[in-house]
Amino acid sequence: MAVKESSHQVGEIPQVDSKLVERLGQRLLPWMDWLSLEHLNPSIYVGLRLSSLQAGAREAFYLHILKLSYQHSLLGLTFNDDNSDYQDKPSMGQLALYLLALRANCELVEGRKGDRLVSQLKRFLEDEKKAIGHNNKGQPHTSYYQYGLGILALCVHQKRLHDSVVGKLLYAVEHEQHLHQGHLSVDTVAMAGLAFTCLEHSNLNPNRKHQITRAIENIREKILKAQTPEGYFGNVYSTPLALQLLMKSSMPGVELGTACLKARAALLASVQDGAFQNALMISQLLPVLNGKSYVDLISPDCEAPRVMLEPVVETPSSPQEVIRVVLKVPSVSPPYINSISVPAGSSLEDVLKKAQKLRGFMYGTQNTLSGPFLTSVMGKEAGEREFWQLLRAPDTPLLQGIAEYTPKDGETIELRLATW
Ligand code: B12
Repeated sequence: MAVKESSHQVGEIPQVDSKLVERLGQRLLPWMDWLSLEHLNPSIYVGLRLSSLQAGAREAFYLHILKLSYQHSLLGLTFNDDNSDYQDKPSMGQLALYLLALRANCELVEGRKGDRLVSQLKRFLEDEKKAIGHNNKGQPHTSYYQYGLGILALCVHQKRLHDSVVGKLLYAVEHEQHLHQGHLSVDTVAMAGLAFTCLEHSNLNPNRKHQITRAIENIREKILKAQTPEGYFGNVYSTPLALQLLMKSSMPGVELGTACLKARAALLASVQDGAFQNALMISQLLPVLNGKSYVDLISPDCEAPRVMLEPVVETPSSPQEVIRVVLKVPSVSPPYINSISVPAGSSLEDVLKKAQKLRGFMYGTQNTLSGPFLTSVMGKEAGEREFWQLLRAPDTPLLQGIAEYTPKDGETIELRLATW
């Protein structure tokens, strides 16, 4: 059954300001340019195809390059010897997003090449299942978020997974302490919920049918409970995925409808305030603003009319005042603390660069689909299950990464080695 035909779409988001949506879409365009191709991001393609917008030939070209890059690196061929980005094998989650991108173009993985991609993703999931272990005491090497993404991707291609693979995610949702490391639970349970919703609609694991239905119910309750006074589910950036899930709920209720409306209003206000700068975040949001979710990839509508995006020319900003930001790293010895001057509007990354230039500070990053991820500070790499957490003093974790967060004058930013 096509999910989008369901008559009970309680949280469906009606009528959104089309100019606002267009401005969001325009932020994706630079990522599809030649110069950005080393940062290929299948999520951007998926988000665009499920939105009310299109990028015409750029979009087709982007998919073409995605295919070249992913198939070559996954099927063991080298695409371009000079470019190390293409030689890194995609992770489980990246492969899953690539499969979602193919489906967003109404393609089904098939043939010899397709079968190999599917087997690869199945192998990834089997390995993760082993890492979690018979007693469910272990952790996946990646995360339950990527585990859910993997199941979802195979499901929209109607590829069956062993009950025991699905069982691990069911167990994790039922015993939520496994998913409750830190602040990430809403994104993770929402992704699990999208995977289960797909499985429920496609009936790919009939033996687990009742457990799957119960898990969806359970996840919905968890997400509703996580609604903040402002209306977000979790935080502003987990709200798009949460809404993708709740919107497609087949169990409408007044409570759910009201909660979704409140979340939608909060989300739209934050979009207006410019909270959505990150391309990955925009790619998770655009489907919601078009009343779509990843589950719609079961039977995507590739003929739906979409508005053509026109690139905008950014006007360079005028010289600004200088602000001071205190940068603090207590978890190294000797601890680092320094006041750094940067132009107002600089990102945290600009602050780190400046601190490094002034000497006495060092950092390293790794490029990811969300942008540059801080991997080491003062030569200290985050170890297994550790990460360099970004905080505003005294103790508020930032909701954005180093490339997007813009510190205010007089603010103290702490980099803290934390576990997750
Ligand atoms: C799992 C996860 C983490 C794990 C990643 C470790 C791991 N091995 O999986 C941990 C706990 C370390 C983490 C840390 C952070 N995270 Co996080 N994370 C996620 C989550 C749930 C899934 C990411 C994923 O697997 N994607 C799928 C794979 C296929 O894509 P990928 O690019 O290969 O994945 C890598 C990156 O996403 C990277 N990563 C994870 N979080 C972040 C955040 C930023 C800003 C960057 C650049 C990279 C990054 O780790 C992934 C694994 O290698 C997302 C949820 C979401 N909606 O996307 C949030 C999410 C991306 N994280 C977020 C944030 C804010 C952070 C932190 C900045 C929090 C903080 N105050 O320190 C830090 C990053 C700090 C740094 N060092 O740069 C926000 C980003 C919002 C935004 N505006 O862009 C999200 C959306 C969660 C949320 N709702 O707030 N995160």
